[in-house]
Amino acid sequence: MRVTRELLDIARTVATEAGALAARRRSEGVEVAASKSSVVDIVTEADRETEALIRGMLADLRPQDGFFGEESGAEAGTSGLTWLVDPIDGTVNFLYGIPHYAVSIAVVEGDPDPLTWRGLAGCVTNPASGETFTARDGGGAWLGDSEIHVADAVELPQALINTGFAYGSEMRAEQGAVAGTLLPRVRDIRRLGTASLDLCFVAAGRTNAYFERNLSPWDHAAGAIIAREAGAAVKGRGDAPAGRDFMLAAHPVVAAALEELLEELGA
Ligand code: LIP
Repeated sequence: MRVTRELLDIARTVATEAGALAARRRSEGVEVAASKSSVVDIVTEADRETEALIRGMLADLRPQDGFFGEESGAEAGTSGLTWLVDPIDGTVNFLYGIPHYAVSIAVVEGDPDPLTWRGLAGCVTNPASGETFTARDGGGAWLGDSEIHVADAVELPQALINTGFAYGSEMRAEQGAVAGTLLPRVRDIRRLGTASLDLCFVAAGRTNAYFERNLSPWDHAAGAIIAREAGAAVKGRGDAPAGRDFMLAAHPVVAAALEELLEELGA
């Protein structure tokens, strides 16, 4: 569809410019500007500046669309489309200079609720690695100019699993306990710190599955479209869509086996 091609071009253009700004700020040195839900849930001035750049560009290019960003909140539009923005996903990696963070921009149809929206186009770009993942509805998933697909199905003992942990200490303890009981049942676990890239790594076949609880809509909106278009099942528990309660992305066969195991482990 021409519309989603145009929307993806906008997402890619804006994310690329925002990524260049984030990389410049990283090279100049980064400091914590404030903490949010906990002392380890931090925001930097670069997060705020990058989101302001993205919000301004989208307002110029798509004035009738809604916006929902991690740092500056939501504003409804009149078009039925909303842009979901995480200006710097993997903020702690960014703060420490770990080259694994991303600008994540998605556009969805319907309310900005992951339980009901339809993802139309998404772009996740890591300025440090130069990798840009993209997808549009029905257009496949891409890393640069190369189409990507989820890895072939494997048995769980041969599965490499991505996961992540919330910022609240009580939920982190629960999540850590699940990870500890999961570890001997799979090939290995990777905690890379950037949900949008975790989803893109499943899409590219770099890991076999990703799961996490308590993600915000902007964390997964773009990566979920990319993983879906790469052939992954992207889901919540049972028949529920992916959302804050639970997010799982994997080859459909792996997803079914992992969901059953995670339910057994109390994830
Ligand atoms: C982060 C996610 C990560 C998750 C962290 C946090 P942020 O997003 O990308 O996967 O485990 O708790 O939500 O805060 O860096 O934008």
